[in-house]
Amino acid sequence: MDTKLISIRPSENQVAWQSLEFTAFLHFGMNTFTNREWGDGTELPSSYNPSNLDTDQWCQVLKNAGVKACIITAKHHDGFCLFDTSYTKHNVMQSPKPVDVVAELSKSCLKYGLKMGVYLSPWDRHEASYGSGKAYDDYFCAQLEELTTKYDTLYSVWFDGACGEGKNGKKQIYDWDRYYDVIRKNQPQAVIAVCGPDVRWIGNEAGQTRPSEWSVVSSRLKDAERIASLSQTEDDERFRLRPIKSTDEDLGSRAVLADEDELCWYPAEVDVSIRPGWFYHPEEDDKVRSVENLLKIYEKSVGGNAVLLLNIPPDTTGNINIADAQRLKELGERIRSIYSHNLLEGVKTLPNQLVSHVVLCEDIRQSQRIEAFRIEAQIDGTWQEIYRATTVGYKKICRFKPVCVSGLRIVVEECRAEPIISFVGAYYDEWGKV
Ligand code: FUL
Repeated sequence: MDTKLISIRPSENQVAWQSLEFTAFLHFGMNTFTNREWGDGTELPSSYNPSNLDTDQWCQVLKNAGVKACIITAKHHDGFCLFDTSYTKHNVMQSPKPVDVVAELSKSCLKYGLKMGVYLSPWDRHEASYGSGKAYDDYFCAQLEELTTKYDTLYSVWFDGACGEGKNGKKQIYDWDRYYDVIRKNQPQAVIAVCGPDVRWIGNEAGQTRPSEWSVVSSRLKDAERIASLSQTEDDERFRLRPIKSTDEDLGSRAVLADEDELCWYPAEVDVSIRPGWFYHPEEDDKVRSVENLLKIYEKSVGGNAVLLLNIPPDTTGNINIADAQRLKELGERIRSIYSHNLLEGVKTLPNQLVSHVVLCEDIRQSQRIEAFRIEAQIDGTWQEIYRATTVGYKKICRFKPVCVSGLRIVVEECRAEPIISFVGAYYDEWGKV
């Protein structure tokens, strides 16, 4: 038994966050109207002009898909604020139809029973104090104070490490601890993600999880994104010499953790866009991911010990485009059709039954224990291996070619201590292709 490893457990905030499973990112802002991905901060508030802003519609679409929470880009790198802030004129209240978008979304989320989070980009290409040190930290904290006090309860504050200033650009050394203090004081239930201590970036923006996704990792990993946020040029010493990176393939095996002094619970979040870009671009209307592709991402992330943060960017009308809305409706239907009927519920023995998915969950309050397991099925009277994998964690969705079985058994081959499995389900997806 590895008592050191299993003594690392999640906070209640992290447990609540993980149980949301499927969440949405809403990239909406100046870039939506300039048709760009990164604005440079010189854009005019008059350009921000949704013809028919409808945050209720956003929430309806998210609910249809089975999403439980959403994160809005309250300020992206261009510095334009989607909320009524007293600290810059570069905000929605100066736009042709003044409206506090964060407030609107907050009201809609309450109405539809969704949780809300905010993304506030530390890198700010508009604000003159950016790069000056304390003056910018004061500005950033003042805006955080607004976002954490003027709206409803937040479930997540998402700090992006991106910075495109390059070698000769402005350098702002962020006072992260000060930022965290504002959030802890005003929104103690919120997790702080990515450049934050509670939720780690999965390491790619393509919707991929590792075959072995660990929530117990080295505490040094918490520095990885913060160091990257200082400079993203490879020739920067600190960037190049980062001890551990969020992109490393093995973050949590026993071998990797053996020499670490301090470990922490730092679970993964998968951020990926439903379209090629993070912001809406009309030329990508025919590039919305297919239902099969989205389902695969869902199963690999939610069912791969991570939370899915699927980006769905509202368009220039201020609505989620019909192309995305339709896809998400179908995705929601597919997910419900597969997972609403657990074949093991209420049965003592399985009749001969087609099965295509097995779902396993560990009780993460007792840490993450399973390192390797296999699934065996009784087929025509004999037990045969039908699936094998490594970690389980919060949830593992095991998807395989449909088989007709009269029994199923889970064999844990390696574990850090006695496994504590909190759920087992079996399902059949009649439409599925493996
Ligand atoms: C990145 C940003 O640069 C992108 O624009 C987007 O917001 C993504 C989620 O994070 O770091």
